[in-house]
Amino acid sequence: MSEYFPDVPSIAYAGADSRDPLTFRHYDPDAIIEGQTMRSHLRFAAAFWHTMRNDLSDPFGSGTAIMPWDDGSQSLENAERRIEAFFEFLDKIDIDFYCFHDRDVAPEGSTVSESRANLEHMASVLERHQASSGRKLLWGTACLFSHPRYVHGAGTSCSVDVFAHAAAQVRSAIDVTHRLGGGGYVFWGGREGYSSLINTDMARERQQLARLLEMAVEYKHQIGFKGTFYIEPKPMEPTTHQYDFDVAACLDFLREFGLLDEFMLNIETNHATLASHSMDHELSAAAAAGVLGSIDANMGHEHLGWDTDHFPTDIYLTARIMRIVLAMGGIGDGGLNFDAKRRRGSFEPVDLFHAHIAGMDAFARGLKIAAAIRADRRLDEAIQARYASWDDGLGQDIMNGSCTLERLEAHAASIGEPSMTSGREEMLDAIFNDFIR
Ligand code: XLS
Ligand code: NI
Ligand code: NI
Repeated sequence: MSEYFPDVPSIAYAGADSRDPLTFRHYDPDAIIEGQTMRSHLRFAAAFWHTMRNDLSDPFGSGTAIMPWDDGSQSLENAERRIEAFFEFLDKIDIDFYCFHDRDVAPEGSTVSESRANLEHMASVLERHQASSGRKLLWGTACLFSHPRYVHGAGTSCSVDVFAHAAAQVRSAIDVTHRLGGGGYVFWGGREGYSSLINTDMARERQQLARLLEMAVEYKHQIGFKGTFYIEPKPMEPTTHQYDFDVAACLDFLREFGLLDEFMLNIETNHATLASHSMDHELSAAAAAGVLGSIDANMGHEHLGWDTDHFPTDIYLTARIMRIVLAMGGIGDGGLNFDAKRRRGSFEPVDLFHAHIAGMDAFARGLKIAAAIRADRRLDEAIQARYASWDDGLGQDIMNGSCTLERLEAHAASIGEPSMTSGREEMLDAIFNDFIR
């Protein structure tokens, strides 16, 4: 295998004092936290689209990324070279998993069957690389948003013929995900929403989307694909509204159409913030409903309104995420997929390494901090104590259904004004801060 990153060594853990930027200072894959290795807690994945296909262009300027392995053509040879470069990257950065869209890895053909053949060809290349490297597919997905035919949506398109094209793409993408032993398959509906209600039948569009998902579920069972189906909520952009707006909207959609048993959610930080939620809010909402399946690890910028997909370098953020993940008992078959891109000015190939190291180290620190907060117990105990009145007697009777409004009225009358205690928010924030080190 030729060397695509000849100046980059394999990235190793060198300890917090290391001054070599091409080392991990906190991600020590074999270190044990709460009885498990960091590697297995974090289950990092690299996104093929950002790593190999993002040229770092923006709405005002062309791409800047230097990609010596990419001749810019749509040929299968070029596509194979990208995969070679990608697996060299995964090996050197020591990331176990990856994610892809069908069109990232294989060029679209001029017919449906040519597109399928291209994808299957590239799947055999991926299969070979997976086998020789031990790297695995976390999830696959179909790109139902780039081609002009999806201008009015894919599953939600006003055209049944476009819907058929989307269905064809979903079928092939599930097939190759299955073949590659993918842990899951993601539905992210980049254009499954509307630009304006003036020309939109929302009821139809939501029903159509549900039909696409139902057919995908049927197909999954038919071919025996055992991976998890995920929906990735996102509120808007490039549409003005997406039907999978946030966790709550996705739960409502899945419940309405009887699909709740078949889907988990893949939650992305920048999508949470675009929905005016914190990532903790989205994760907590999903965890409470038992559907927190996987995470797209990135973050937005506080001054920018778009899905800017910054690498997640904020330790407060990663600590909060990992605290929720640990409380849930781990991320299971999901993972932390770096759905993140370098800034336009970070255009050298080595920046791919710096960016992922920054994200991996931030999550390693988040994991350590979260475990320390949990071991300390003060924050968890504060929450327990706050709700203690619900733990027995009257609280339990209310919750198990054996209480009535009459009894509560009698209780309220007998106790008079309840005695209230402070929520101690700032005190608890300060305790959290004690662990950010
Ligand atoms: C875009 C989404 C996308 C999905 C996969 O905003 O985050 O990258 O993760 O289609
Ligand atoms: Ni994403
Ligand atoms: Ni995104």
